[in-house]
Amino acid sequence: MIELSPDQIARFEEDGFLVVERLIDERAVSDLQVAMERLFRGEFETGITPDEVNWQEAWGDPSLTRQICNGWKADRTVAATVLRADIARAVATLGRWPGARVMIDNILWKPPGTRPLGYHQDSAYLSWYSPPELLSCWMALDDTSASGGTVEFVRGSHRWRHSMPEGEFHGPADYRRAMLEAAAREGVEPEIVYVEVPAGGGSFHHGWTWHGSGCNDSARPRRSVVLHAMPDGVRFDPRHLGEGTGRVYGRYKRLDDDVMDENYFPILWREDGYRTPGLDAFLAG
Ligand SMILES: O=C(O)CCC(=O)C(=O)O
Repeated sequence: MIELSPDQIARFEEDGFLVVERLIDERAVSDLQVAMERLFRGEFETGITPDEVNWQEAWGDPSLTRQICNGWKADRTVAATVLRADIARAVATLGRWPGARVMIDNILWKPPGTRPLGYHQDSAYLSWYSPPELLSCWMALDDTSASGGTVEFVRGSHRWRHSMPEGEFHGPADYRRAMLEAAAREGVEPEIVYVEVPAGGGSFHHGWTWHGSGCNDSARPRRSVVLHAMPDGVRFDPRHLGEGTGRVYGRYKRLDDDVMDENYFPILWREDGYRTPGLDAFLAG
């Protein structure tokens, strides 16, 4: 169970991120490592293909970070961590939200020698729902280090002006370029903080915090699972379904209203005790 202290909450508000030594236990770490192998081999336990499959053993570019989005729908081991109520409660607390629901998860595997992930602000891609708020929990499945290409955040950058989406996410030549240009617009020298934690540790970050990660120059893989969560009460914004990640997730808009269907965006925790019915049955298989 994750319990955040008032000091941790204050640090998150000040910095736009919070590094935590332990989020998931050793058993979950090793189960998730095995699940990740299954997913990148194309074995989808539930029969549901994840929404974004950017890398598979059969055809993936070996120089790139392996990525799948919404692995939780395909694999119950991933779901058991991504759908945890206590992580969602921590996210809602940091966001000052009454509840939290899944926007998507992100399964990332950066083998030794692979290329960076470009700096970005997550919320720049989220005009398809309203309000476009996001808060994420990044969980490491390996001990992480700066030279191993761990995720890095710019302190206080959640208060910078909002930038437009730009640049490549997968393997850009200069992974910090967009962030450095934004820092120049702000007139500040960016302070970069690397998330260096043992396997099972990780971080929370605000949707407008600039972040990315460098090459993995270490001899170890860098694997992580990310919960990207939004406030429980968000609705589709039909004016912007064709923008950002709405190009993928706009397909879940119902024909006759803007309600976000809990089958696709389940509510994980709400202060009144509500949690999407069906989650426990789904997790039990
Ligand atoms: O794991 C990384 O290097 C980047 C992750 C990321 O972009 C995110 O969690 O929003």
